[in-house]
Amino acid sequence: MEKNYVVLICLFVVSSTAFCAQLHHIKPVPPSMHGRDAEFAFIRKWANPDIKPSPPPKLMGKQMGKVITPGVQPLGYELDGKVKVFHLIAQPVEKQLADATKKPSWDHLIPEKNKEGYAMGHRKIATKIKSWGYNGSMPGPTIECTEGDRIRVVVKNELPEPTSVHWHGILLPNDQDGAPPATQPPIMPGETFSYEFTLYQSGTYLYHSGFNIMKQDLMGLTGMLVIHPKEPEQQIDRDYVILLQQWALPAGNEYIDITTMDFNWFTFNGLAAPLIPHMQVKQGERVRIRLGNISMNSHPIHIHGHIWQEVGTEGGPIPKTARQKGATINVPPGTTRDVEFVAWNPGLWRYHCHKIHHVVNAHVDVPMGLMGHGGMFTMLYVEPKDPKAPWQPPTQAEA
Ligand SMILES: [Cu+2]
Repeated sequence: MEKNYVVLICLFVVSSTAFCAQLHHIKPVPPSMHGRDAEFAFIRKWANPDIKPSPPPKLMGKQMGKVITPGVQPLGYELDGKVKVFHLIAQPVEKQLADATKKPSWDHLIPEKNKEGYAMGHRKIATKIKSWGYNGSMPGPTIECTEGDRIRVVVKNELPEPTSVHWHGILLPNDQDGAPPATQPPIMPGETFSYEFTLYQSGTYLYHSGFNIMKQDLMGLTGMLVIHPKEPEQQIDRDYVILLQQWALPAGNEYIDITTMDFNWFTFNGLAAPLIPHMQVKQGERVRIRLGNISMNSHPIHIHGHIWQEVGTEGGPIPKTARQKGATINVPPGTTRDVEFVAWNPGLWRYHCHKIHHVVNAHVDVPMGLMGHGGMFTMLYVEPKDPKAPWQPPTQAEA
């Protein structure tokens, strides 16, 4: 009887070690670790020392489309026949969320006399975090295609744990949805998996991790996917992309706390003000801003000096007759919102989340004192056609 137990225990140890090695795929766990701790130790790691992160793929940063994602690089593609091939490498990324030692990009647009007594800049904090991203970028690069395209996205996993990529809002075959184990096995560390599908829709979409989501999405494994319509309804002069994320960072700690709802950092495209580059357009240009929200809260994004129209969601374009006007657009979790307007009003206009706690950087300035803007805050600069012209209200076509 006792002998049977010993055999059973041996079998269990052998099979669980094999399971562990399969998950781990790289190296057996140290003999000093036991049980659940040993099995899942790798999951707690930020980086696996056995995987040397690859440099970004050669088409990282190549602009082959027309959208601008302030602070984030585009991703180029190569053609394999008619298939557009993109490369994403999931890997650890050290990311500078904020740097109040730097002046904001719009600083030179503010008259010197206005700066007296203004508290932009906070304490001289510089916050670098240990995040996860794609191709050395957090968030991942913006992928841009056109309705009707067939795309292949080759995903390599250089994280210390399995992963997958989910194509959020895309109409595709089940086995391309990136939702293991229902649709595929997870992509193990060191392994590569190719997604391939045809785009039957247009609009603004997200991609994000589909494995260990609560951790991996909050670690930064996400990006935007823009699909232009075959026949655009209207010429857009400036087409911007902004991804909304939030972070829980214990003071002085570079590791993200994924277990709490107490978010204290809020970012546009992986940057907190005053590091978020401003948007610059010419008076009279037609502007589109595409917002995507991968965070757990909604973000009501507000613009000054203009009224926009909500023209699209993660369901694609909104029919003209159903579009709503506003100066604030709420972007709930897991959605995208496209807004369009004519930049008729010259000047430097605030553009920010209207949850006031989302325009601070961890409340690092004096409580109840002066707080410079941080978090989800940047500017829209509308370059005047004629700086000397008197201010005019909008024409009917512009408003
Ligand atoms: Cu917000």
